[in-house]
Amino acid sequence: MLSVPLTTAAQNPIISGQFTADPTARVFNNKVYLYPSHDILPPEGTRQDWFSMEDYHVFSSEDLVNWQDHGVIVTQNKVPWVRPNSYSMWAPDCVYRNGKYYFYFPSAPAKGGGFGVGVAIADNPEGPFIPEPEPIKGINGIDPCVLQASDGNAYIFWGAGRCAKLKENMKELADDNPKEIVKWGNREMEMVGVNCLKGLPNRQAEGPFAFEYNGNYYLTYPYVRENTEVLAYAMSKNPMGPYEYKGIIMAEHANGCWTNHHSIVNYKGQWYLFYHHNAYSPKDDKRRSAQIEKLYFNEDGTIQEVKPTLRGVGINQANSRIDVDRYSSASEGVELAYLDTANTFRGWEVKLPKKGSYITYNDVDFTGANARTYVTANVKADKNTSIVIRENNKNGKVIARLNLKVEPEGGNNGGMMMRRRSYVGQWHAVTTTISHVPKGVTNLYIACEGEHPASIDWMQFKTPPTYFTSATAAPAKPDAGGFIRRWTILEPIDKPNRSNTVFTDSYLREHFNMEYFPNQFTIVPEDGQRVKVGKQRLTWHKLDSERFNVKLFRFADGLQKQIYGVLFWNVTVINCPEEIKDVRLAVGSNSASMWWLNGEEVLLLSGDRRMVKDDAVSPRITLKKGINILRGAVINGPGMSDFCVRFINENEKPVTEFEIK
Ligand code: FUB
Repeated sequence: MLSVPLTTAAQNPIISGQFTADPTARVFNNKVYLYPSHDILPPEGTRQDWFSMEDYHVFSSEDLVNWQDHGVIVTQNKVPWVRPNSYSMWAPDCVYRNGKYYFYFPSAPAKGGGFGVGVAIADNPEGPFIPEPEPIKGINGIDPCVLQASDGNAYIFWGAGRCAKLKENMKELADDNPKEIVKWGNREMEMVGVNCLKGLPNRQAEGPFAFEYNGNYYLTYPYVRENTEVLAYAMSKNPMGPYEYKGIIMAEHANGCWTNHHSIVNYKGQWYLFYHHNAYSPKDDKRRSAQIEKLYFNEDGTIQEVKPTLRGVGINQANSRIDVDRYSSASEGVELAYLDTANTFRGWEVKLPKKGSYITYNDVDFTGANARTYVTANVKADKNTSIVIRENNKNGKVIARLNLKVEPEGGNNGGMMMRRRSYVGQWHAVTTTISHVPKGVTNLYIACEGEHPASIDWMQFKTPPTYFTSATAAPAKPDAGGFIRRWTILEPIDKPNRSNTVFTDSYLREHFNMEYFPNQFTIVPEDGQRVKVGKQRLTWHKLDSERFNVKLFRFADGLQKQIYGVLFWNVTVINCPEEIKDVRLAVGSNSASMWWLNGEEVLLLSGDRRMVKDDAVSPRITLKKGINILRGAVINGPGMSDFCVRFINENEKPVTEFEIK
């Protein structure tokens, strides 16, 4: 059995990349398992305008946001009684009883017409499921659902609300003697069990889903009220009825999608309606996708009508990609469009057509966000404009403002890789640090603030991992490996280089020795001290690195500074209680670097280098008693700059008998 991990967001539809119809959700082992049927595009030579379903996958989720696909559990040509290549694996169900999982599914039998219902049995909810050789005797129809009632019995419902008791083995009906003859078109069929929808609105009813709650039995089912299906329900005090019709759970799909099919489940105290719609297949309502909404009961046990939403249920983590086009609400005129009509699984974009247009997006969890959190949004515009993200509503605190600056394609926007290009009408990422950090779960209000329309695909609030902390007043020690982690680092100097092949000794000597700022080789900078380098105003940051290698790339990225084509100056102050002779400076750097101890050049790492511990080692040097100033410059073109530095002794053991101020 293949397990294909799949991460989707909380929104509707809940599964992307494949169609998932007739979603039956069940809670097993504190997780929700979803057993949908699996619409596919009809293979050549089969009816093109009809359902085409050859197998079943099972999915599971602990948060209704991230769904794992456990792969195919039952497939048509491996079920002995199913007519090969009949593509009729319609709506299934799965229940747990007596230590086993029973998966019920309808299909076209090899012998006889119509539909039969089979069982496949497993030890685990995700399978492997072993199909029984024959379908359940006596059942002629589709859409099985098993109700395990508090009277201790299991009842199977199918077709248009037919119901019969199951034997304890869950594979046979307690009584499979026909009870009535039912006409289907001009066919007459012998039917077992009872018709629980007798006398209730039931035109073309199918997909029964029965459950018990608070002493009531609910028989919920799709039927055709006018032209397409609604989800309706009836209640009873007995599993096999008689049932009393109560009303609609969900009205017809607005776009004319003919079917709907559902299940209702309580998970962690909240009721949910799983249903389907053809969101990924707007021109073909035989390819459907599962969606979820919250469902509520009234005090008298009746069910409140549920409206389909784009947003669905679940809480998005702010630091994962949020498809805000699945919004909770929108102002008038907001437009939705597929990103790619040839591959609708790529999702949607939302267009804010004018200044003041907005969408809201509920339930985003900012736990873990901090002042360094930044938002990246995939956006597009035809003219410069801006988007504001606020907390909760239009008067809420501003979380971030996104400026969309676009230029005609082919235009010059500053050269090299310093800036990401953002062309007129093309998707591009805009990143900015957030100005207000929401606490916990909050709703987003996202509005067009500029004079021109803006489109959004997704946004993500990333909090950079902590690579550095501010240096404390107390002196630091080298780490156990002797690595010096306390450095005062200057923000990156703009030093454009398209490749690192230019880093020859002569280039480096020339470029490391030229003056970028006054007192470059003598300064012992304070935290926060500023210097002017050409047109750049740069700040020194006194930091402790969380890792043995000082990640200059992360340092720059965290400050929203340029990360490529850069030169970093680094200074550290070493205080030796005694003179230490015959040590060597051992350095690894990405890319090239040069190092000076007490004003003397001690080491040069030239060429296009990777950061490797002790990549280059200096001749023997002496650390004098008292203060020693170690200075380094690291240069990089397109690479991710970092370095690691330590002193080693004659036996190549780390030197650690000093403090770092
Ligand atoms: O998915 C095929 C059929 O469409 C189901 O069995 C019905 O309930 C309807 O959803």
